[in-house]
Amino acid sequence: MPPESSPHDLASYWMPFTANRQFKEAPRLLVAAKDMHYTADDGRQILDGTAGLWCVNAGHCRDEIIAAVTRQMHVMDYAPSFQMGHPLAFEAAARVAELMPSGLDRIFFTNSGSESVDSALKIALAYHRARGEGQRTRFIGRERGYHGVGFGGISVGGMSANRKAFSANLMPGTDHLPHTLSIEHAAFSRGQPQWGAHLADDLERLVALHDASTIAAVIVEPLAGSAGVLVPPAGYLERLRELCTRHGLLLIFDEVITGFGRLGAATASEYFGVTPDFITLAKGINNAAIPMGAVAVKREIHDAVVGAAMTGAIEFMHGYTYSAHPAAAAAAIAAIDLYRRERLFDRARELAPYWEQAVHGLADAPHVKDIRNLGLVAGIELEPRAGQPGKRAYEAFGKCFEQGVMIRYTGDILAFSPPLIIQPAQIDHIFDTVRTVLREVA
Ligand code: PXG
Repeated sequence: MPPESSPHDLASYWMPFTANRQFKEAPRLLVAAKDMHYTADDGRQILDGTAGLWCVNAGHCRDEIIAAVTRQMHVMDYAPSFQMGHPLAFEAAARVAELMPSGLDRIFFTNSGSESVDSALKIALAYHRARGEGQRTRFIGRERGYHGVGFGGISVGGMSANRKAFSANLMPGTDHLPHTLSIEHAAFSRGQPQWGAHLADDLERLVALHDASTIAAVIVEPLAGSAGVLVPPAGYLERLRELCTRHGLLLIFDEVITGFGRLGAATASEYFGVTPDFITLAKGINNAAIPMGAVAVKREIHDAVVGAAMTGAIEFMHGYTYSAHPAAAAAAIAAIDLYRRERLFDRARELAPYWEQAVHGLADAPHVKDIRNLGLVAGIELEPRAGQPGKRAYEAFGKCFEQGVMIRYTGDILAFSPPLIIQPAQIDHIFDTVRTVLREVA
């Protein structure tokens, strides 16, 4: 084998969302995982403070999921989902539907969060068209929103770094609500900030500007993860729901991160008691064992789209080769069983106060500007180093990894979202390590 293609050569793989050259100078390679830990290629155990990328909610390499996937791969590796089906697809949909808020019981499968978002946007358009309101084509997202990397997702998304290189190619007809983070008004809030519900009223301004009759849907993350843990102000989501209903706009909650227990309930919608019209899902849907996402859709919306087509006609011209892939569906059923059997969503809720106390214990650590938390999610915002935005957080992330703890960073914000099986002593270990590291970074 020529040296270029040896398994240890790092050149061929163009890594996603990664500083490729920097990484390949000093690679961080993971070779195994079990429960709360990764194993690095030098044999070190790394405590997983992020559940992979907010997705391995039941912990790594769970036997029940491995067994279900293995069994399915022996029985039937793949089956088309266009004009045919297989039993596990229907079973997985029913199981996901059981966990959704009442009424959102029609499930469209995808393979990722990005695809779930683009699918939800298309279903929203199809719904309005089915009802004779095809002029409702505009989408409202939110600043600092992350909805994946499809052209739809970056258009409604509000992460400028993800948009700027594609600015001429974004979907026309999108606008954005203001984000809800205010360190000035709500620094070190524990749980939901009391300040900021009024920011939802900006939707009235956008409705006045564009006219409700041109707007299809509003999409937000109930709790924004990727942009650095933005917890919704008390009353904000309720207000958004009220305004969407008043103006006939569909409301999409992007729960790719918050779905499947992250906040201590099956969904953030359930946690906050606010029911949207769509919920986009991925990640925890099957404990990230096999790529899978889904859109949970209100039954009336499904019925309107399906009912508008002639019998025998394909009602919705959208889908993926791997929609409801048998192995992914098997993993979803097994993961949902595991969540239920181990009461992991309750466990997240029960651990949340300990988690909150532990992360806020870092309020006096060096460089800390704000701390935010909800459920088993936390963000620590650092003062940026002068002239070097993001550098301090990147260094903290690197040092934590060296010291055996995996965390995430975005800009100058450290983010934490451990598997829901975490033990209190492991929570202490994560934040003790972060405290040590914050003393070490300049
Ligand atoms: N919506 C939301 C709310 C997400 O958080 C996506 C959509 C896209 O999902 P896919 O499966 O297409 O990647 C996401 C993904 C991070 C991080 O470190 C977050 C995500 C992905 C990678 C890293 O915050 N969220």
